[in-house]
Amino acid sequence: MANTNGKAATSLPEKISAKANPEANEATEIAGNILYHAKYSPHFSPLKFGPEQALYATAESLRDRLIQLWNETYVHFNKVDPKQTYYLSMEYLQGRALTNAIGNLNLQGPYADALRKLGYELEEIAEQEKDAALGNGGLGRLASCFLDSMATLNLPAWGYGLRYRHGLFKQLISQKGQEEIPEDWLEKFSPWEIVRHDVVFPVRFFGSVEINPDGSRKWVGGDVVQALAYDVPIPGYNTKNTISLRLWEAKARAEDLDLFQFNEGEYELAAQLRSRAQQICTVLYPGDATENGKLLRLKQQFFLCSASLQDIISRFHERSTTEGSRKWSDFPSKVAVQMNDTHPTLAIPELMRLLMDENGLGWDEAWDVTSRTVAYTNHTVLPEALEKWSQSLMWKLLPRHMEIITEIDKRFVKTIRDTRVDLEDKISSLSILDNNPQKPVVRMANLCVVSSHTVNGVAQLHSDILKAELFADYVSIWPNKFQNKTNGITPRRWLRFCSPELSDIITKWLKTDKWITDLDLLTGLRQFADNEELQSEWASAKTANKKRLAQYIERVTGVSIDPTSLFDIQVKRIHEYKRQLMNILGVIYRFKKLKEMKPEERKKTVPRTVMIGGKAFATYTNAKRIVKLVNDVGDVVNSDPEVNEYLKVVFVPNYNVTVAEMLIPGSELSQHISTAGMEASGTSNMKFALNGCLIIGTLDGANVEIREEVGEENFFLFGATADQVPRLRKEREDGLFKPDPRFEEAKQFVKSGVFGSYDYGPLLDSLEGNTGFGRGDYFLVGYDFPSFMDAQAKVDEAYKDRKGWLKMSILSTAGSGKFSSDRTIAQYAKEIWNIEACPVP
Ligand code: NBG
Repeated sequence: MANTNGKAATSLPEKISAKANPEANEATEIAGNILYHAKYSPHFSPLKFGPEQALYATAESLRDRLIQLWNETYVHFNKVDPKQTYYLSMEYLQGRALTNAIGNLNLQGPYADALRKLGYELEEIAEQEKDAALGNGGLGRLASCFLDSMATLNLPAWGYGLRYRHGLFKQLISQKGQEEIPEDWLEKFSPWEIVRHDVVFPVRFFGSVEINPDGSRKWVGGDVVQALAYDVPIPGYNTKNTISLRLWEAKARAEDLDLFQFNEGEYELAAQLRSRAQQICTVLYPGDATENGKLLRLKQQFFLCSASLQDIISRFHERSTTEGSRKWSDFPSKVAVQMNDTHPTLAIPELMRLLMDENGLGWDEAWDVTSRTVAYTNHTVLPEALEKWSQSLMWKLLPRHMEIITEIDKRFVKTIRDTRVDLEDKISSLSILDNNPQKPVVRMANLCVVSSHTVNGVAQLHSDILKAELFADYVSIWPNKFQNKTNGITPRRWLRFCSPELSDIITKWLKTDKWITDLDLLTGLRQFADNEELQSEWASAKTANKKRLAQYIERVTGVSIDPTSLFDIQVKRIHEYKRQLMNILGVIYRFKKLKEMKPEERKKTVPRTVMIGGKAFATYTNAKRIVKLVNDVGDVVNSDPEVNEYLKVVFVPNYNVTVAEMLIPGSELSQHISTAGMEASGTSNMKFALNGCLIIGTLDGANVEIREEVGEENFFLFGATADQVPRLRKEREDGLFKPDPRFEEAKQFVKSGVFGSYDYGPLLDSLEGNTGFGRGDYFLVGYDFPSFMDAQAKVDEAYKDRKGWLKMSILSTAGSGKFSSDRTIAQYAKEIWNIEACPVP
């Protein structure tokens, strides 16, 4: 970090003058504008200009530009008044914003030069930024990729979410395994968000329903908190269009402080409402084992829905006043609301309530508007992830909404009774309310399906399963309601910016950089897959990325890895269905075999570095045991002098978007090995494939389509198929399963205590027995293990053929065009939202 005179730039450089210049394009002007922010929008002690100050000032200089584009975008949207999409999601995994904003605005060169003039490299400043981690995993990252594509495609759209003070926890790895500590992205402040003090809506909780003399109903009493808007700019790539991610924060008003009580010394009592308001946006996914935890989560969901819908309706109203009254029946031709999974389901009864109780519509009219406005994306078939809320909790927190939900259910059930006698015995599973006296609940997915005009799954196989199983009876009622929208990823963040080396090579060979917004052009690489020159350039880009990754791994884990070994990566949330356990058991078997070999035999093997990363939910014990096992195996293998030249095992701590941007470009093999039928789509599989990384995987989620696109000879397939799974589970129950000796050997090796004294019994027990809770190998690790090991052997063989491998790698990238989120979003826009591009001229 040396400036031009070789000194660290920790105080404001004097040679360049600080000058506000929001439209700066050229390095010196940009540098002046950065200094202007450092000096006149200060957040730190005067005149300090260390890397952190440089980050904030740089971000603010960019924000100037974004604000301008933003204003132009909204002036234009206002003028054209197109139909707009509102994407409601409890999660966004935005990661860092600096490199992305500079890249999307195409200001890479000038910004790098400007910072150099100020004594810094752009990369080291970018490194200072904390990830905005307002999500868990794939679902949240998908929402963020979607925003990038909406902006890039010039679509009139908004993202709505919550401004969690602490995003997803930070994962520390200690001798105990995973430990969680609060994440701190807002500890100082975020330079990207802009608070809109004029955009505030009241959101009520609890209270009761009042019936007016005319029969209309009104929700009154209870707690009222304020939702305040914070907007984050989302710049499109190579376009002026810049849209908003609007994040709500919960607040109390000044008058909610009870001054009398406060002066009596009752500080906590006096500020009760304030503290209850603050709880709402404190963390993403508060633990929900307790009643309080459940209540808080439900509050969060309602808070998002209510604030967003009030905002949407007020935008619709604004028009009415300027243009003379607009008809409510036009609402669905101006507004599309997309619910990202069931978390924002309360948007349905809240829209009904706002229309009926606040705006005087009758039931039929309100229902017509609502059901033509909302659409629902399902992201999982796992029963434990399908939300069901206790009816009593809902009556307590949202009494008016429960009335509405009950009415929706009643009318739905009546229609079925009247029109579909054949479904009579299905009514108990089709209805929204599950009135089982033991545990009466509201089934959120059912409410979504009944109320939405469109329901979609996120990969072809997943959508087929939804139609054939989970929602089969609904399909018989509404055959045209169900669609597939295979997920996608933004090629900007996940190739152009995270691997500039490979991107430049692609641009050179395709003779255009248009692939960045038209990813199908990558097929143009196929004709060069055998070309030695391309192969050697490809290899050198990969090697550079692998070296960078190796340095990172050494820095964060202390383990030194060999950049010439095969880099094999599995990164995702830790879950039994994702089968990190199968991966590590495979590694354990490999380790045992390497130990048994003579030195000359070992020399013939393909050296491998296996990296596994991901967070386990804090209360998911078996997932945490898996993390511990991977770490223990790593400790033993990496310090074994006989073997560690041929095998290294690394647990990559605190996996997040930024870590992914480092890992994916440096990967050669990645594992997507879920039990078939259980991973709805997966999206990191797409990122890896796009970066020329080969996949070892099952026929699950989007793997199926990736394999189709890249070619089956470029995909290491193994394992049972989704349609075989029920039979295999049954056979297991019947005691017909015969384990492969390799599988028994691997488990036995763990039990022998080679990897330390930690009790792996409970984890391994899940693979034993044929039935019983937490037993009987529900995820078919034992069944798939032999074919997994065979596929791994094919990987080793293939890797020995360097040219063959490079060809496969090129073909993998060449076949990834389909997985651009631009394609996905264009399909949503056309087939679900019915919106059109509205480019700022
Ligand atoms: C996840 C699925 C993934 C899928 C993402 C994005 C949930 C509920 N579902 O397979 O498990 O890729 O959604 O669609 O988080």
